[in-house]
Amino acid sequence: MSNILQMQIEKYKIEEHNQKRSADQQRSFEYLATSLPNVNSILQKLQDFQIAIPSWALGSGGTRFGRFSIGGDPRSLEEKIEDVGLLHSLNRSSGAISLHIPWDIPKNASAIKALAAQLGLRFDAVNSNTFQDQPDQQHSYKFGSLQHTDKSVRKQAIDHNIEVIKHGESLGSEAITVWLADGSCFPGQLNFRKAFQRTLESLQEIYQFLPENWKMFVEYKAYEPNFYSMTVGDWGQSYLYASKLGKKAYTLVDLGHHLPNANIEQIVSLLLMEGKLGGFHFNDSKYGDDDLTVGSINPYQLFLIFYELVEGMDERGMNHANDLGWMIDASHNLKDPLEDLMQSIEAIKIAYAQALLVDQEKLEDARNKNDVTRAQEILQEAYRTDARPLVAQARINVGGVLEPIALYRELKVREHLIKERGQKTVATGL
Ligand code: RM4
Ligand code: MN
Ligand code: MN
Repeated sequence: MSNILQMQIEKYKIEEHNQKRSADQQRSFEYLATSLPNVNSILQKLQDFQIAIPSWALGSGGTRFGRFSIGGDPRSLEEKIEDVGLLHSLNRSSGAISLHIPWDIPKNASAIKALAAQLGLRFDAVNSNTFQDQPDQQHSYKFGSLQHTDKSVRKQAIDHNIEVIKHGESLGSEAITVWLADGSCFPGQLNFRKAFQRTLESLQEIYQFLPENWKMFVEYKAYEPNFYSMTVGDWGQSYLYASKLGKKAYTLVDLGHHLPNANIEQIVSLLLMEGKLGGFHFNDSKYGDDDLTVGSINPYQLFLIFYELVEGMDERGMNHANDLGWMIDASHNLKDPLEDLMQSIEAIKIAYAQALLVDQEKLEDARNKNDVTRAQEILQEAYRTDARPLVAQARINVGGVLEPIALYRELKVREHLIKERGQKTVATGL
């Protein structure tokens, strides 16, 4: 067993850390709890809510201009899983991992599954990759994959997706996320309708292969790498594919994949209404698909999205923790990726907690009376509540750490990882 695994088990370090801070925590938690009639049910929901970590975001991220290694990047899928296990042992909220194939092909599925289980992790959606050419690949995806004019290219991309499903099955995943870079860069390049039809037919072939209990997430993106049209460019197009495919197909919303100022919360609300929202990729952005830390740019938007999620899921009697796929899709090139992920998880939990604080009945009443001021007040009262003691309480209730980043630094985890793995390692991924 590697040192890093041993470190995760050292419960006394967590207890020692929490002990030192427990008086402060208790005071702020109790202050908040006295005004909340349903505090136990909120805590339970927060405890149950797990967010999957993307296997492609555990190393130092790069941009197309360069990469600045932080050192200690995971060199294998096993090491990535150890990193997620470490995160989970600190925050008790990242009990899942989402794999990108072929960046992270499980060579020995049962050993990988056992390692994950040992760390309390399950496998969320597996992701296919037909946006890059692999060295051993026969046909190029330069002009698209599932949309390609050449049937043999489409077949290669379909076969890849089927491979991905098989890998996912061997690990206990129950969903595949298909994100396509397909589209066009110049007017005239593509017959939009034919590109849509070809893509739909290709997706139908993959869909036929889905195991009974699986879902297919169709992820949209407004632009990049294609800059004139994307064949799955927005939620309308994704919804069209998902509806035509059948009941196991859903739309996946990635927060960074919209045109500027899009009302994402409204999109979420309507997709939920139609039973077609499948999953989420969390990140934050200022301009485009910036993949920044969740909550770092626009935490109010994140809260408004969570409010729609909570209200819409309650309306349909859905289970918050299990009925949608919750995943992070962020990576950047400045911070320690593990610290960054801890910040993202915390931001997600805070927004979720605040959304749970909204008095839905009062809000509905204000809406019915067209009391706009009161409606806004009700939402903002929840948003302006410091929900951190609630999130922290939920975390320590299940054995997590009061201040995960502080303990991570105290234990010198990054230094330890550099010693074990080396300074110049590169993780597969973005
Ligand atoms: C895309 C999209 C996909 C992710 C790739 C790496 O922009 O967000 O979800 O798999 O990047
Ligand atoms: Mn994404
Ligand atoms: Mn993206």
